[in-house]
Amino acid sequence: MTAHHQYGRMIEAMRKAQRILMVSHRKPDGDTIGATTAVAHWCANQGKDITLFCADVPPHLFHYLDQIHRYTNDPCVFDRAYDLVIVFDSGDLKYAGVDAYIPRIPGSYLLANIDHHKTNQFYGHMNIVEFISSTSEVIYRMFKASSIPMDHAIATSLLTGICWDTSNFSNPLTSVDAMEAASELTQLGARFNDILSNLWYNKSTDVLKLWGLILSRLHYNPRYDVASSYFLKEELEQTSSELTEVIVNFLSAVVGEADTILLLKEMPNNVVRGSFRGNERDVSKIAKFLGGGGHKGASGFQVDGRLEITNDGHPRIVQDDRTIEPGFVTES
Ligand SMILES: [Mn+2]
Repeated sequence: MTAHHQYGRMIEAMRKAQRILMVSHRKPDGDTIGATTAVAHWCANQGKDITLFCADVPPHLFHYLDQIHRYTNDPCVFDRAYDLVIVFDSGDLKYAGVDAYIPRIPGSYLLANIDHHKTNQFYGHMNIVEFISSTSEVIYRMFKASSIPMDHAIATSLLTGICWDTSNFSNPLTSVDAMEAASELTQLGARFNDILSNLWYNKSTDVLKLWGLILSRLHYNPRYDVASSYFLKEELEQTSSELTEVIVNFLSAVVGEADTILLLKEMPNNVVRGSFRGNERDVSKIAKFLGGGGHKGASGFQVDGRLEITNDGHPRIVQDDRTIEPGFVTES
């Protein structure tokens, strides 16, 4: 059964359910939050008893979204019974950050998986997985196909997700369909100016200085067609994961000579995280090679090690028995 045929079943399941648990993935981004809050808004208006869970507290920048105040990160919510559990924007339950919690839910319930990742494991009783711009676009299609009216709050949530995952209609996930959805959501009253000012502008001077630091460290390696930059451990306290995502998206959009962007982050406890953005190259393969995952155009990984900066200024990952160069990408 294609995802399209599942729309009706999903809407029916939401109409029938009284108690609904909605899960946004850990380290939440604009898409998982946009999709979740859109569905939460509709369900709340239907008089449902809804609970929104995210293992990490959603960043303040999403404060303009309706329903955002409902999120809890208290795992106790998994000790309650539900008729329906919906996981948004997650290829599997581990990525969602709830693999250990889901088995705690008492009684029987329907598990729904709504996502757009190619790596999706189809872990739900119901799986609506479409390889399009964003999970928010999946929700948009489902609501539209089922004639669910989308008010300005739902439209703002869904447009937030589409803007986030397409980096404001600039990365390879951008499609005619995504732009048409965005156009219709704008006509429905989506507050595009709020999205622009909260997600892309409105930076504090401290944050902008960090951007300056990252820009000053940009290193282009023509051999591998990779531009890289990095955060060191001691600078991390000033940053947040959503900030580094915004920076890597920005670099991907503006750096002219490189196909691939790599932003490395030295974490505490001998861990290095990396975020890739690619244009032609399939960066999900490189991330997979390093134990991570993601999309063709955007991926990430985490490995043991620390960062070492070479004399010519480029970062590499030093592990006990090997060194990983940003150029390793062509070897995968
Ligand atoms: Mn997404």
